[in-house]
Amino acid sequence: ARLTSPKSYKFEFMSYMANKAKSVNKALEEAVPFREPVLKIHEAMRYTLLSDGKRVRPMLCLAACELVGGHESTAMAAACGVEMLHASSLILDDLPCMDDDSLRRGKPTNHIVFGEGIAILASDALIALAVQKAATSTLMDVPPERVLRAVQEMVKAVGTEGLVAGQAADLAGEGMSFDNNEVGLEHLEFIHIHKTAALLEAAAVTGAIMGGGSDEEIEKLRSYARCIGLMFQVVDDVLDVTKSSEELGKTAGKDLIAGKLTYPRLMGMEKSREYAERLNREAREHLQGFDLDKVAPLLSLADYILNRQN
Ligand code: GRG
Repeated sequence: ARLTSPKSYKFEFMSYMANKAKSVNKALEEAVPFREPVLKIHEAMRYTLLSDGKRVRPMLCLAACELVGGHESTAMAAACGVEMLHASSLILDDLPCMDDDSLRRGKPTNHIVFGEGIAILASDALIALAVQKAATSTLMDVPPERVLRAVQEMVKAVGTEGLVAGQAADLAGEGMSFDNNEVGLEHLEFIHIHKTAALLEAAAVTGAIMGGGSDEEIEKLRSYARCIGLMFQVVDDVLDVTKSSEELGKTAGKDLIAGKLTYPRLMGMEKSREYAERLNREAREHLQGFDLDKVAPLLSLADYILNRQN
């Protein structure tokens, strides 16, 4: 099959990503109020939302919309909404009661700069703003039924069928041992499907809904996004081992040293790499049937996630 061969398309992915990130950043910049007098809560929301992320989720949302025949502007509000949900989750994830991180995207984390109270409020406000923003898609002439369906997908990806479920499972697994099979592969996959894949799924699915995709197209994109979401984490775990063996004792290997459950720990490095490659092949298979030219950004995104070095 044509789409399963990595060399079957030629596409300038990095410039595609840069262009999409540029238009997303402009839309995000306009989405959060920032007027005199400057409110600390707005400053805190902007601090994380506008910091230097790769914008993978909004790009996925826009690419899915364009793949099913929609225009970039049709899904821009949803794409911004999904990035707001992502930013919200990053703020919470970094709190002392969660992962307790002081650096994110090369900068001090939100609670370090603004304090825990404002960080939590900024995270909450970003969820509310995400829904509000996505709802404005009707102004771009997207039919209200599509907007409603997309918003349902977005919020589902946050709650107990998405990010919250993943984080709760992660917290529940803390302190458990994987040496005596208290937690294993099933637990790890549950965490990643919910913590990472759910929002990537929502990004792809909302883009396809806004763009007017058929149910079949929407479900193919959901399955594709789930594969790349899991693959992201497998690759992340592999890179963590590579980095920590290069600079043992520095922060890169923190999770490994702390004994965190990872794919290399459960299945070894070689099998983890093979698993990531299998997920990439599966992701491509879900894109069968789409127009080869239009599907290039999503094929490249999967390759980019598989081959990234940091
Ligand atoms: C109520 C929103 C909400 C969340 C509650 C805290 C929490 C539950 C979930 C944490 C989810 C989380 C932070 C998962 C990790 C996701 C991940 C892969 C982050 C890194 O994504 P990249 O590489 O980051 O796309 P950039 O910085 O490029 O955006």
